[in-house]
Amino acid sequence: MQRFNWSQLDQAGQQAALARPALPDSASLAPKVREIIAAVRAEGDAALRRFSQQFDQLTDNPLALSASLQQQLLSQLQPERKAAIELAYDNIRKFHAAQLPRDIEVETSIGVMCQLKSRPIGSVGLYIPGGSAPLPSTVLMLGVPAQLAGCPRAVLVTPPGKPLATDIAPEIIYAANLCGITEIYTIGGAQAVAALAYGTETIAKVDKIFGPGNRYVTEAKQQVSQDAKGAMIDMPAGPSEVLVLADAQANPEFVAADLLSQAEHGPDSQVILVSDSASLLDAVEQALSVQLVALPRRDIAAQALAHSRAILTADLDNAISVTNAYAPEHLIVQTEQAELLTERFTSAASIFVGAWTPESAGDYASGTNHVLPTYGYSRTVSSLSMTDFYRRFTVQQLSATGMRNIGPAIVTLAEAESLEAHANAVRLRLASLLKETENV
Ligand code: HSO
Ligand code: ZN
Repeated sequence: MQRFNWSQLDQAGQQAALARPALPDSASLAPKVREIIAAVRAEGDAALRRFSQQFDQLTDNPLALSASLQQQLLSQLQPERKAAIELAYDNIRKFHAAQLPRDIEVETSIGVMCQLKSRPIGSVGLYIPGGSAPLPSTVLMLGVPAQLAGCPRAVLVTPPGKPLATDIAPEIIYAANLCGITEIYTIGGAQAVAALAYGTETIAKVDKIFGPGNRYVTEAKQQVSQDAKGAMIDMPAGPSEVLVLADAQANPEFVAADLLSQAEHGPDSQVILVSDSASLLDAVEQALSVQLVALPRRDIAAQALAHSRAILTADLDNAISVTNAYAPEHLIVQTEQAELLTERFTSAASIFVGAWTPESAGDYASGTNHVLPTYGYSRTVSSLSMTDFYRRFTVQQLSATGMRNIGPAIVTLAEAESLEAHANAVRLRLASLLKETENV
């Protein structure tokens, strides 16, 4: 880890210490992704099969994972994994069920009724990364809210297995089925996003695409979300990150383990340790080197650690300011009475409080969602929640009394904006009401 002493840095130095890695050059990536999307739009399934051949050397990708194959794969699933997925499912369900939106109705003036309603999005596409680590936990994070919201159609895409396209981890299928998802396609990358956004012969188009992915997936999601004929997306994304704030009483082994759990995600993961104690920083460095060598994914974790930072601050207040300036996706607080600090964090997407709360708890099984804004977006973007699976719309109705009550103000405002047609739409009605009363 690179070590910094915060109070000895000038402003530029402080900014550099908290800088995120530059995102991969979107200028060179964008045209490649645009080409893939155009091919899928023009040729549908044929393009998907061609990309499977080209990128994954698969000659026979059936695209759809049949019900019988799903059953066959499920028979390989170990019982303890099944039980763990069920425990996680139950907790995620409990936490998300408590977030169900309620419709509201307000009579703003007498005779003026305004309603806000939430209804599930019609069809959602869930992207589950494959590659070096298939993530059944992400299936639950996306599938549970889609199921609770009652989205009429939820489909899952995940990169094909090897050597067979249909070699999909049974954990992914089990988690999907628990969430009521049986429509599963073995495609990944930008081509999967294109198929979800525009549809092919086999895959019907969806309205909104959720889930994390590599830079091709992220770029494709950006592109399809900018096209009205494409699909909406959940949130912008960058590499995953954690900031651990620890004081002198923190357990350095716990802290090191938490840093490594983020580092093993990928070479571009961001790992930051902030502390007011130099001896804690030393002890964590020590623990890191011991724990790292024992990890199967030590090469990946070591690459992430190479650009990670340890920041020494003058005191705890200073450490909190540094944390707020960075706006981490995950914030782990390992200090005395950590719960007292929670309200002082202004920009973290998900906060893990105290010695017994590793990020892994939220990654898998506590119940909170692990799809979170990264790259500083947590200043304004929220963690994935039930609201992302609904569209909200308003309904209003004025009675004659309501028109009498607010009509004159509407006319005045329309005149102030010189919008005569707007004013007329109300004047005509007010005049007709006046006639009615005169006739009585
Ligand atoms: N830490 C990841 C989620 C994850 N971790 C899935 C393990 N599996 C992003 O929040
Ligand atoms: Zn994780």
